[in-house]
Amino acid sequence: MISTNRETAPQPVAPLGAAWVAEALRLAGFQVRFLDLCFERNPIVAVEAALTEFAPDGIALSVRNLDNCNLLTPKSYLPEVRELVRVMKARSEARVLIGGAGVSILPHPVLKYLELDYAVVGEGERAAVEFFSARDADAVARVPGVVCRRGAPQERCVPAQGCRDDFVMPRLHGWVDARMYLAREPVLPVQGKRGCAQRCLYCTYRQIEGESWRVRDPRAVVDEIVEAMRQTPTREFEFVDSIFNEPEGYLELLLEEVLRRGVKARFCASSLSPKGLTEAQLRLMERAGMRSLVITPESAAGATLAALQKGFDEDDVNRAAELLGRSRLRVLWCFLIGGPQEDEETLGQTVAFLNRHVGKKDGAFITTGIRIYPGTGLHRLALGEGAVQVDDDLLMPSFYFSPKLTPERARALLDRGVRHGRCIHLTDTQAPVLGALRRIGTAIGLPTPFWRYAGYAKGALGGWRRQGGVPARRQ
Ligand code: B12
Ligand code: SF4
Repeated sequence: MISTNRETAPQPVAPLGAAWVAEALRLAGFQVRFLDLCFERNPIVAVEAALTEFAPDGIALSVRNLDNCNLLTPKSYLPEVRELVRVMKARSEARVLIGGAGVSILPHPVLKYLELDYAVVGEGERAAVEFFSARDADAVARVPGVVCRRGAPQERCVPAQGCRDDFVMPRLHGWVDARMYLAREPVLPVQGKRGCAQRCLYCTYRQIEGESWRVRDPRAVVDEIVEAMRQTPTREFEFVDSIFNEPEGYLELLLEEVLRRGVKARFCASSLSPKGLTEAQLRLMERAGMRSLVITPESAAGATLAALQKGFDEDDVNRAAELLGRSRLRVLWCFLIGGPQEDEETLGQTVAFLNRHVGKKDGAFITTGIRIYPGTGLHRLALGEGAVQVDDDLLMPSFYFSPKLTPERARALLDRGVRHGRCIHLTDTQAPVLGALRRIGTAIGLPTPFWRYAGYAKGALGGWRRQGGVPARRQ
């Protein structure tokens, strides 16, 4: 198993999905070696050495990210993956399978670009085992979820069979050197459920994780946390579920289990919906050790929320803000600027929200423009508006930005309108200096989440920008 992700912004992320698939292969009787390229000085040399030493019969390649989703400084990670693939093919005859979130979104274009034959759409645990157990090319191509380069590109990809009540333990710490990640931020990822039953206009998560919620047994999730605390120095975990507070009732079961077992850990969640949030849930989160939340309303304006098909309105967003404002939890509010229907008025509503609700303990994360993915409602809208061409396979990043505004004007309105320094723009997170600041912060034991220090880091970022750190926007 080779985890190809080397991105370190906004933070290096431990390859939980690749570890999960590796563990499923191990449990199925395969002898598995895991190569995590994240911190390798020279990934080509690392791959060559691993192939020489281990001489695998099969290579599973995990590709998490296609690109950085940044309209202002777009970067595709695929050219570096293609270099690795060329080296692999020159050195090994092994059967190769690729998978991961990025692959699941655009399987055919990724296969074509990388000149590989087989990819998995969706979850890899079952599909990888069946793929590497299959006798010949015919059997390989029939594995549910496997997409072949030579198959018709327009055919609808059927995602791999998802885990239901048969989730194995990912045992992340058994596959990756957790200390390398913990030295940059003392938090490890954990996933309590997969899937999403919502239908937001731009979203790809259902393609990656499935269209319905599938929850793990809370006892197994807590077992995983307890085991990670035994095996690593980490005491903090981030729930990477697509939406932490859905489906209804699950977060209660999970956090009650944390309390029942007396687990002394800190928690955060990478995505919370404003919809249906209750005071009782926030109290429970506080009692169970939750310290911070990332909440993803994407806009505070009703017209934009409706156009994005978020399934909640501005009243839900304001109500959630009132509740969170009264809690001890630190909250990072995420906004996508420039969605459909965005104009100066809707942006003004978001600016007013940022001033009213992003308090001293909180922050806001601003992404300008929305990455367009095939098969989404946003793609259809962009085609209709002529923002993308029919023959664009969208492998290289393309973005939607409302025709009623420009990114430059939006930035000017935000800079002028927001009266505090707690907004972090996506491009800011790419400043190389942040890597060093993270390591120092971890070494001296600064309390997490690190985004809370964004205001202090602004000086360093200013220097980076003045040195030309932010490249000009692609035309
Ligand atoms: C949580 C999350 C984050 C958190 C991570 C926190 C943490 N501590 O890990 C934060 C906010 C930091 C983050 C940042 C980024 N993220 Co993010 N993130 C996610 C999210 C919601 C979940 C990822 C996750 O951990 N899933 C759980 C694991 C278990 O699942 P998995 O990795 O997908 O693995 C499964 C399958 O993919 C498959 N699989 C994986 N590997 C392999 C290999 C083989 C061979 C096979 C067969 C199968 C297989 O099987 C696994 C188990 O079922 C996804 C969206 C999603 N729903 O997937 C986006 C997502 C992965 N992120 C994305 C992006 C772009 C980014 C950023 C680049 C954004 C930015 N510019 O800052 C950064 C990159 C960070 C980095 N260093 O890599 C994109 C990637 C697609 C793309 N356009 O490139 C996604 C898909 C969101 C989107 N826009 O659609 N992210
Ligand atoms: S944006 Fe969030 S809520 Fe909407 S479909 Fe995607 S994962 Fe589900």
